Amino acid sequence: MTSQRRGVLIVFEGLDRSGKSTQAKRLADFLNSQNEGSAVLQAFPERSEPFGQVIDRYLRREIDLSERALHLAFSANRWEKEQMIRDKIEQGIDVICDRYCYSGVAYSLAKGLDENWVRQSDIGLPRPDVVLFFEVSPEVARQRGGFGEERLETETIQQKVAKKMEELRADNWKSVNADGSYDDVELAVRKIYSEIDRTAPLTSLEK
Ligand code: Z5A
Ligand code: MG
Repeated sequence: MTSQRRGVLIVFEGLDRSGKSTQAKRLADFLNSQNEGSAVLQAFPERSEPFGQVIDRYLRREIDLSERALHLAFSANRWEKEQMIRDKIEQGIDVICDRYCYSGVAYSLAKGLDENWVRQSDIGLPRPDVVLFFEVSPEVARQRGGFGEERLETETIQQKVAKKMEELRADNWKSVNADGSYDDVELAVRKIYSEIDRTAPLTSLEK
């Protein structure tokens, strides 16, 4: 078997309305236009999976869940996709995640859950090669469409999440100024992508 370079795991994180979904799709489309099939886009929550359907019903206010049950559902939803992510990366395909465990941790910490407890359920998931941290000013986010339609999209929760997200920053995080135009942000994302080191093996999330 010939050895091939592995794919990379790129995660888009940041606050609501910062343009994560827009830019995650733009990056996937760009990479696939260069080389068809070289990237897959994976959004979390992945609402088509069993746990994702529970989350979707919660977010649309159809059902209630306790904070801990909701946290575990978000985490289980990532585990529903874990093998797919590892397989793609081994096959040399880049996996672009629109949100990941950092949203899970930041939202649950913002609601007051215990940090050690909150982190447990994601331990062992693939660790991203890079986390693009989308920073958008509140005034700009407010002007963008769709804010406030689902649960958790309140200004109070968002402020707390912003603070927690800031605290989660680690060495594999890169800030992206998300106030710019669609094209400016896309260029910033592509630059970070082009600098990813894919020689080291993929690792897993640790405590
Ligand atoms: N959640 C959680 O609690 N725990 C977890 O583990 C996970 C998630 C994974 C649903 O997530 C909720 O789940 C979310 C976090 C929680 N709670 N809240 N609130 P979601 O990912 O499904 O949420 P969403 O509906 O995709 O919204 P979003 O992610 O907040 O938005 P975004 O992806 O960052 O932005 P966008 O959809 O790309 O853009 C928003 C709008 O702005 C849209 O009209 C764009 O056309 C516009 N836009 C984007 N970029 C620009 C620029 N550059 N200029 C002008 N306009 C722009
Ligand atoms: Mg989104």
